[in-house]
Amino acid sequence: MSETNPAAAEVAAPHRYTAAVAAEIEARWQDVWDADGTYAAPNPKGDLAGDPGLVAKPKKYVMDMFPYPSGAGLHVGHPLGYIATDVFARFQRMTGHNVLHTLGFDAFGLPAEQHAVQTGEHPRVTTEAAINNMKSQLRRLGLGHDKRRSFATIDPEYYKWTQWIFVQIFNSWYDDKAKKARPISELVARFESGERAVPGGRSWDALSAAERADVLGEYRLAYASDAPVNWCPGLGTVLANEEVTADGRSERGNFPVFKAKLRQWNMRITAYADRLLDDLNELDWPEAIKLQQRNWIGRSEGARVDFPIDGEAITVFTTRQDTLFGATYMVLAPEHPLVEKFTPAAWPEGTHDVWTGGHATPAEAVAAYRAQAASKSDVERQAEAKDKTGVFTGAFATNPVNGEQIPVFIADYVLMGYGTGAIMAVPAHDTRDFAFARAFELPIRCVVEPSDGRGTDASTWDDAFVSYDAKIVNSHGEDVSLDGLGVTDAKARITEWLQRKGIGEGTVNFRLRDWLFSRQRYWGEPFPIVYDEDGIAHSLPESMLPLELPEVEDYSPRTFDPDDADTSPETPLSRNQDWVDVTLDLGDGRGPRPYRRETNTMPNWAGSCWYELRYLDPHNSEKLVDPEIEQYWMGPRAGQPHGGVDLYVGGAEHAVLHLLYARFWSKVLYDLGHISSPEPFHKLYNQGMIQAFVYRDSRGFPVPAAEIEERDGAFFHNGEQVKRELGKMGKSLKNAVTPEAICEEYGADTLRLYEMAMGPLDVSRPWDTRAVVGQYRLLQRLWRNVVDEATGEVTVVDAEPDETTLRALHKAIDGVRQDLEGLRFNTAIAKVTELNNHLTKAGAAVPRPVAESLVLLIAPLAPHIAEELWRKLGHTDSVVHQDFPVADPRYVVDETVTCVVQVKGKVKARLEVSPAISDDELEKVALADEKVVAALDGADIRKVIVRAPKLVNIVPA
Ligand code: ANZ
Repeated sequence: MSETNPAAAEVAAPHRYTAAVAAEIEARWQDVWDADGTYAAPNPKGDLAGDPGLVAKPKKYVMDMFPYPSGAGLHVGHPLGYIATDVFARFQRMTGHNVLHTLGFDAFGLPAEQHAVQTGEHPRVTTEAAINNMKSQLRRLGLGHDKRRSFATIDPEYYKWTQWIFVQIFNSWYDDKAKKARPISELVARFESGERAVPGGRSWDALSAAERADVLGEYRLAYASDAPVNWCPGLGTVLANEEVTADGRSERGNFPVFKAKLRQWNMRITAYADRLLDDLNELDWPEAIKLQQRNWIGRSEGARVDFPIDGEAITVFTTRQDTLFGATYMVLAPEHPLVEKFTPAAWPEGTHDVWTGGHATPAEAVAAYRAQAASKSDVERQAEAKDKTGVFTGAFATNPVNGEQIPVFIADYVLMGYGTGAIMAVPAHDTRDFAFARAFELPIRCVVEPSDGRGTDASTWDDAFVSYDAKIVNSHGEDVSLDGLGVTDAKARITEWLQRKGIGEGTVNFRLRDWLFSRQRYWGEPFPIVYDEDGIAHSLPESMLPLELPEVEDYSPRTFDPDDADTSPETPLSRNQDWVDVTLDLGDGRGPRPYRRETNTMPNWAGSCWYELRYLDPHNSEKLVDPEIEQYWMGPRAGQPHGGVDLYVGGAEHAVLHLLYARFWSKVLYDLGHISSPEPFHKLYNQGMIQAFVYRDSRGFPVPAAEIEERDGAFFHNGEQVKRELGKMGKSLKNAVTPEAICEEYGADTLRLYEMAMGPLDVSRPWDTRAVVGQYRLLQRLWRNVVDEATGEVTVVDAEPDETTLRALHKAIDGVRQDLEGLRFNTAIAKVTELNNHLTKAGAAVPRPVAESLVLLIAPLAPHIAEELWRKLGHTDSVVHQDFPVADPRYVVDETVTCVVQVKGKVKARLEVSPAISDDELEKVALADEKVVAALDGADIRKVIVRAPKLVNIVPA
């Protein structure tokens, strides 16, 4: 039979496994699975439609990072993780687990909104079309999802609960003593009773409603505040730092961008910084991701120190309080609120020219420098390599350890948003301070003894000496000395001294900032917040949720004169008077009143902060999730002290924001008693990327990869030679391959196998369409080992397999089991291939037990062909819920040797053992052997002589 002539092959082998056969099988079984609810995972309460009722099985919750339904649809790179979780979930089902695996859609977002701005088409329409397209693309892959549990974040029944969670967060505060969130009503009760002092010292009764709201705003876990933002009047929107160019203009449109303050919602995630750090330790996550989260949270232990100035003080945050004697000047962030206060009217006598920046007065110098700093992003301001700029404020503060008067500068390398926004500068031992001191001719004093032989005269140094493991020198004052101490001891001593004097204290500082939660967009969740006539924010009662998005005429924000900084954003929702201005009875006893709705929407992260909970109980209209159901799927258990999803697979690009936000929401819901699991995801796994070759013509433009010809290792497009490089897959690079195209040519099972066989799951790999056929051939040989290609009859025989086949089989079973459990799908496929090749080579009809095991082994990877062959082998129930084969250890070892067991010098038994068996193991096996036990007849043993693997000699007492 010729493989190169399909028509001839079809005549000779009408029952061969071909793309057409694959297509027919796959569509047929997908329909059956859907109709039978094969992948429906029962809940403990059995309240989902079609629920078969809970069986007494251990649970396994397997989850993917859900997709954004892009209009472009999926290419073959997208489903890599979805196929992997599907294989794993199928394997878990076959090893006795009740498996929850489904997929929803993260469907709010900018692309649909931008499309709406351009075309006027409602983003819901385009989003739903994209979801439907993706669903059919995914269905074709045969993913075993419980479809009853799928939803999109734009569904009002879903975002009702996103809004509800916002309300819970708004109505709670963080109790630092109990280290948990509590209802805000408890805080109010404490203020009322006097159990807790009201900040400002007045009694709660004496405060107006607005004053009370202000006080509570300082505690709420969701709060509104004036946040500095990048306001671009020309675009009518606020921009992220990344969207602003180095010269302070918008990347898109090149309009001026102004720093403006805007009333925005924030989430007080900083209250959870410690717990977010500590709980990482118990999670089964890649170390690299844990490290990124730790860095993002950025815990620093140090001290706050007051530097007296004009009868007041500037407080600095330092991690090197041991270097206080080396502080020769101070720096405040340009925006620091105390700057004006201490800036004198004129330059002090003898002020150095380089300190003034050429300005006539300190006020002028400060104003000019502030304007310059405002146009830079934090990242630019902190860049190590950048020249240090700044200006003297004209003021001096007192170094509290030695009474020295040191000049106070403003400089942009100090950020307002970190620590206290003020530093003591120790140029001898901090790189940035050193550069600044050299530029401004400031004194540099060595207080940490250099260990590299450069000596303690800092005037001769080329750079700062930075060390945490050295001796402190030049550090003694009237009543404190650090000389001779190591860094750690010096820190402890000076901190104790500062505390005793009441001018400082040890403190922990975090890099983590509160989470800016407002967006000036249309296509997001509306806030469940209204403002009364006094401007006080109220949350909507649950009965008013979901608060649905209004229909609007225009999805774009209002734009202004690009140079008019005195404008502020006008969001698409704010133009809808009927929706914005409402009369409501919030059920708080105040009766119906006029309110104004919040007109920002939530950020795209909101919907993905808690979706793992909704899959559990997606149609519950009373609660976000039933506690018993949540406890069953997510609750803490042995090895998972914080509970969470058993396996969560997605890209490493979500290392920080999504995962941190979701962890934060879980902790709040846990504290408030709504869920039993303080962590959402117990095990996290990052799949690699599928890369693709990009072909570029002489001008550097990508040309369609599908039209490339390869000749002698060179690549041509329309006769012109082109360059090949490895890049991303996608439409813009003209190298996207769709899953449909591969399914069409080979079938979904081949695509699944190919993606899983390409390499270890966590490694990036290049797509190669020409290599896909290898997996197709594997499936053809598998088929041929069970089905006669000419007649379609099953060819297996009811015979005992021979010894070598048994060994090949059980070795494969053993290896595949371990590989599937460990997500090593590529090596699992290699083992199935080896077994299949063994059977092909043997040439004889395959014994039934071997054929059945082989089909079960491949079932998680290639479920359609497995289901078809399983039924052909005479079974009436689905392969999906069969038991995965278990290896017989006798056949797993490579080969065996015969071990002779003697009792009192007489041979009593012969054992087949592994040549690698240890003495200990062999002794155990020998003593447990029936014949040996009989020969000993309960006698005590004096001694056992073992010569593994061949001899055991037992000497009874
Ligand atoms: C004196 C000192 C001496 C410092 C020395 C360092 C080395 P991490 O570890 O990242 O927390 N710092 C404090 N607040 C700052 C701000 N708002 N903007 C820029 N820098 C700031 O860094 C803490 C250190 O960064 C602090 O310790 C402070 O400089 C600086 F030999 O104080 B250090």
